[in-house]
Amino acid sequence: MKIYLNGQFVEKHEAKVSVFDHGLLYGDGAFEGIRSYNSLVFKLKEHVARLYETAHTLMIKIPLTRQQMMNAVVDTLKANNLKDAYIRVVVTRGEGDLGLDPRKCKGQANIIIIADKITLYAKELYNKGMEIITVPTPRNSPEAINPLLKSLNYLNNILAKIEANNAGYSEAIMLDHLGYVAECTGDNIFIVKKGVLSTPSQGRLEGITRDAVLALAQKNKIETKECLITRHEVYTADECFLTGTAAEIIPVVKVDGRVIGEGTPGPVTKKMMKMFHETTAKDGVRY
Ligand code: PXG
Repeated sequence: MKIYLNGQFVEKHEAKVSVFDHGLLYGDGAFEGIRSYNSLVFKLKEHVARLYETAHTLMIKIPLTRQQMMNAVVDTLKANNLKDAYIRVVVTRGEGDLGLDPRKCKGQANIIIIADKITLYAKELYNKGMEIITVPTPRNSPEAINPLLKSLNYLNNILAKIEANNAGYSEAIMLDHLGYVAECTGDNIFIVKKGVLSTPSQGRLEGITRDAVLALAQKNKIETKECLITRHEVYTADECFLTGTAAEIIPVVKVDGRVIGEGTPGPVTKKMMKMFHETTAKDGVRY
C-alpha cells in the first residue's frame, strides 16, 4: 500500500509523523472521507472544498492549491491501482511542542492521503434496514465545536458510538444542544412522511451524500425540506434512512424501540438508494 505523505509516496510501514504532531496531541486538524466507484471519484471537488473550509476556520494553511489536492487524491488512487476505494485525506497542524498553542507549530501542515477499502455496516442491513437508538451525549453545540467542521477531534461522535455499542447497537442518533435530532455519529439522517423527504437543517455536518440525495430528490420531483426534526417525528415517520460517504444510503427500520413505518425499507428509501447508485456509477472525476 502506497501512502501519500507530504508530496511523496511511501510504504505503509514508513508512513509516519512525529509524536509531536498536534493532530495526534490535540486532534488539531481536518479530514475528509471520499469514495471512488469504478475509477470515478464521487464529488471530489466538494470534498476538497469542505476540507479547505474546515482548515480555514482552524487557521491551518494547506500548502497545496485545491487543484493540487485533487490531483494528489487521484495520484494516490493510481499509485494503489484501486478502482473502488475509500480515500481518507488528513491534514494536521503539524509538529509543535507540548503546548496547545498553534503558534508553536512552526513547520508545515502534514498532509496524508490513504486509499483503502471500507465496509461500515453488514450488507444484509442494506436489505433489512437497521435498528438505532438515541444516545445521551448531545452533538457539539455550534458555538463550541461547530458540527459543520470535519475536524480530527471526533470524540463527541466516538462517545456517542460507545453509548450505542454498549447498548448493543452500531449507530446512534445524536440530538443537538436544544434536543432536536442532529445526525448520527458518522451519517446524516433523513425521514419520509407523506412523500416529503426531510432532514435536519442545523447542528449537523453538511454531508456531501446528504446534498447529493437532496439534489436527486429535487430532480425527481420529490418534495424536500430542511427543518428542525424531533424524535417524535422520527418515530412517526413513514420511512427513515441514513447517508454518508462510507455508509452510502442505509435504511433505518426501528428507532428507540419504535418501528418506523412498516418496519421494512420503504419505497422512497429504495428509490433513493437506486438513484444514488446510478449517480455514483456515472458522475465523478475519472482516473
Ligand atoms: N455526519 C458526520 C458526523 C460524519 O462524520 C457524515 C455526517 C456524512 O457526510 P458525507 O459528506 O460523508 O456524506 C459524516 C461522515 C466512520 C466514518 O468510520 C464516517 C464518516 C467519516 C469518517 C469515518 O463511520 N462520516
